[in-house]
Amino acid sequence: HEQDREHGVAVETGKPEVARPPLYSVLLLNDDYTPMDFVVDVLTRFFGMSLDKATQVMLHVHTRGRGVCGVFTREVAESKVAQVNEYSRLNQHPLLCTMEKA
Ligand code: TYC
Repeated sequence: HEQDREHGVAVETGKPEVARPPLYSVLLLNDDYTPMDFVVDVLTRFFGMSLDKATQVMLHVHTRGRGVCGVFTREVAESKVAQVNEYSRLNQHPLLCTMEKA
């Protein structure tokens, strides 16, 4: 059960169990200035989305204000956020990428 998992061993079988790391959602936030095609470019470039999927996610963010790009371990999520924000600034767009515990 839960406590066994925390200790990394199943009491009943003695089989080792590995802990699952906490997961983080990486989010894009809407803004009034970033071009839609740049957001689609970001979603294909950094999150491996197809053009169709990236367009769906972009439109979700555009209409709802924010949306999930993917769910990752903390280090991977931090890297995605840093890369997307750097790429956006390099291209002089205000697009914001952030993360929160999933
Ligand atoms: N709202 C932007 C526009 O109308 C498009 C946009 C979508 C911007 C998603 C940011 O995360 C975003 N050009």
